[in-house]
Amino acid sequence: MAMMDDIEKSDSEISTAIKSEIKRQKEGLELIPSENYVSKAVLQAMGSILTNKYSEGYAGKRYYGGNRNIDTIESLAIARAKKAFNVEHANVQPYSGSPANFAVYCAVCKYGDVIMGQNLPDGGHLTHGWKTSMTGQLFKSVSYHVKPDGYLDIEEIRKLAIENKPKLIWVGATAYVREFPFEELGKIADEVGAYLAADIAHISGLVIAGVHKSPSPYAHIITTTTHKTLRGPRGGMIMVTRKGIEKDSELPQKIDRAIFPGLQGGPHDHTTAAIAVALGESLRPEFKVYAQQIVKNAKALGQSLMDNGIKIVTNGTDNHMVLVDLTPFGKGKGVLLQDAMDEANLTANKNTIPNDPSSPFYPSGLRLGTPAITTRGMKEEEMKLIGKWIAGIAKEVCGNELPEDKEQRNAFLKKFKDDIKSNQKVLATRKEVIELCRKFPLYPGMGILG
Ligand code: DSN
Repeated sequence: MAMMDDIEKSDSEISTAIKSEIKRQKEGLELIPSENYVSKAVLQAMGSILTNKYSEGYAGKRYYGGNRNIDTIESLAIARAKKAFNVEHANVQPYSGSPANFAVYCAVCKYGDVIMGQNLPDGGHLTHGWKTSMTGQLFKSVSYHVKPDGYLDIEEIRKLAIENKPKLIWVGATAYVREFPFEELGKIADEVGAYLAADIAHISGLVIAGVHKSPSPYAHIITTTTHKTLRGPRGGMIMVTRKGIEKDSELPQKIDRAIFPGLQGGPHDHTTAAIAVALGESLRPEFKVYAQQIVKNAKALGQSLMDNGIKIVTNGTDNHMVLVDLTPFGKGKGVLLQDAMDEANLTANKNTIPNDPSSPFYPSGLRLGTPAITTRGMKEEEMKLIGKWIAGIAKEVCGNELPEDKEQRNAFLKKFKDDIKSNQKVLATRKEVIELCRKFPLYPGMGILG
């Protein structure tokens, strides 16, 4: 697929940057749990002429002419989403996860209503009511937490819900390694008359494949991004369950109106087509095998880290993610490990851990995930190696103390980043990482991408 030919001729600056990103993706291990490599078919749908069209409205009810093909595409995406998640209604137009979540507030809440979500430093998402998000400013947000052992504190959630009578409760997170207790949260929401919205952005591929419990019987609303374990383009979806319609028969219309005309204009039709393609892929038997392997790999990666002396939150995982606890090295060490791993072509992100003694910008943990490396074909044997490499780098760099003073810390981190470029352990690891990547090529047979 000669997808770079014209960019090369017409825009050398962008073409050079894309080629450099292709090299980075090919020669590095993508360990950020929210990232993945889409199929060639998804890439082709994203790069199609569907980007030329405007389609405000919904299938059969558009504001502009010429939408007969877009109607077919959007209707297919909706039908596949309903089948994949076993839901009554799906809206596939949200531009991504944050607008999808905001639309849920617009559909079921009024300004100032009480809402509940998982505390951000405990793994929750910004849009579940964190103070720096508009969702924490326009609504009265009550956060719930995880216990010291890293599992959600169901008793606290029930107590807070009874005390505060929220209109909406979120379940779902960006850094939580255990199965979400959808059933228990569903009961709590029912007890206090709240809507339960399950944000399954991280685990939607696992839910479709049946390797994580589905929220469909317990939640009223389900939101997801489409580019994480689902392995589609960057986008979002909102779904209404049978339980949601039983609570409020107008919920599907409220959700649709919140997206358009409430929050968005024309949908991104090329993205809708790519979502339809990804959903089609997710309904095939091989996707189930893929999702099962994601979880096997995450368990193997966590075990390898522990075998090599590294602590992980809850001592394991039920999903695609491992949360490394670096507090045995001191506080705020996530940034050191992230930067050193970056130099070794191991891409991950620093992250808070439950009861983090440091701050979200200098957290004491690191988040790892297996969706992308599993797409590349890696299995438990490779996870063993990767865990050993990460542990080796952690031991090499996490002994450094981060200065408390802001200016001293900035100067220290600048020097650390320079020094790490010539660190022998990091350089030796990078060589091994590149060799491993060559054995698991990305997009073989795609010309410049192969
Ligand atoms: N940025 C996403 C993640 O990495 O989990 C959440 O929005």
